[in-house]
Amino acid sequence: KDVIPPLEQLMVEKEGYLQKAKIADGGKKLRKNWSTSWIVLSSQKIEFYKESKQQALSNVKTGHKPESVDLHGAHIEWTTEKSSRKNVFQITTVSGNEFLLQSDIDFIILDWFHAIKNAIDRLPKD
Ligand code: I3P
Repeated sequence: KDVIPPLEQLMVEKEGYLQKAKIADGGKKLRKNWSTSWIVLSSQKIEFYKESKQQALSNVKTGHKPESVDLHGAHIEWTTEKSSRKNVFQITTVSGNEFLLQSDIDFIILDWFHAIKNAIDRLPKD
């Protein structure tokens, strides 16, 4: 049987498009490859969809899953060293996955940074 999670875990806090590059998986460095991603933040996780929101919604039927990032114990920090682009921050998960997120538009990336930081700070660290 499916377990029904509490509502607060399902509630979307923020969603939108950002530039995303995954640069490590389980501590192993990956070749950087920027792409546009539809990003959905809820209280405990971020989901990255490769496709548009419309496409993501229609893929629900086909069982196509987004990449899901557990925010418990995650770190978020601005970085000027990991990219030549402006407005880049990095999320590092407990499992050693590293993601860069970027937008050319200052207020958009600032809003995202604070929303994700707040979500992380509200969670227990382990
Ligand atoms: C990378 C690509 C990335 C760039 C990265 C390059 O080349 O141009 O956009 O990162 O720079 O290596 P390739 O497509 O051949 O893998 P930024 O746009 O974030 O600077 P880097 O190696 O200095 O990280």
